[in-house]
Amino acid sequence: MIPTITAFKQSPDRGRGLARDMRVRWALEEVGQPYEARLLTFEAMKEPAHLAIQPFGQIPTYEAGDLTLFETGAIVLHIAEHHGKLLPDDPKARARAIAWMFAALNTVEPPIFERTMAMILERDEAWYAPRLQSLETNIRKRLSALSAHLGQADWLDGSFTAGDLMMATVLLRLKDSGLLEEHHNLSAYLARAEARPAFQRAFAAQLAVFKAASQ
Ligand code: GTB
Repeated sequence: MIPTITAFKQSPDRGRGLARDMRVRWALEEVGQPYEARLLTFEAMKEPAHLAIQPFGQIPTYEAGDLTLFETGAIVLHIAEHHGKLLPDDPKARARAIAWMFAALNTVEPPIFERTMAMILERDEAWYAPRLQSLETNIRKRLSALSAHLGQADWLDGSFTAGDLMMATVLLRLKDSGLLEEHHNLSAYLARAEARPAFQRAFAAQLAVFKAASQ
């Protein structure tokens, strides 16, 4: 059975892979699962048909047979568990990998996403400069801790897991911000993740959607 995900018909990130369908596409590519994408306009995302599967009117969603899921953390976890990949077999290592997924989503992503939103929505406000500075201070705290944990390792806890997949998609948003570059090991970590063939295929797929919509 081929799962179907939803994604932006025209992503505001202009194909930079920053929309959250990217992490679901990447997980599906990592486990070797072909999939289809149903592309939605912003209007369609708020219509009853989509709200029935994503109560907040967002993308992405995941449908496979009679299972419908929303929230990328739940979707990626399900893909990993269903395919028996992206998570270690050892129960403790598995629990730690899941902890890294939560850390990416709950601890590292919020200040990074807030910065993105401020840059889009608050750029013309008088208090934009101090606000940005304060948001970047928060991000720096997270990056310093993450960098200290990673050290010279390739991945966060042993081999590549869904925790790394999630963390890399979160860090992707800081590319070219200058913030990631303050930690050489984090820049190298992201580059290592982006070099994975599965990442490349997922990136190309979302970029193709953007290019098709721009024609
Ligand atoms: N917690 C949910 C999850 O992990 O699945 C969050 C899903 C989410 O934020 N989806 C966004 C969405 O549907 C798209 S990815 N937003 C529409 C809405 O809420 O009405 C986030 C995103 C937003 C903006 C850009 N951008 O401007 O480049 C990129 C990505």
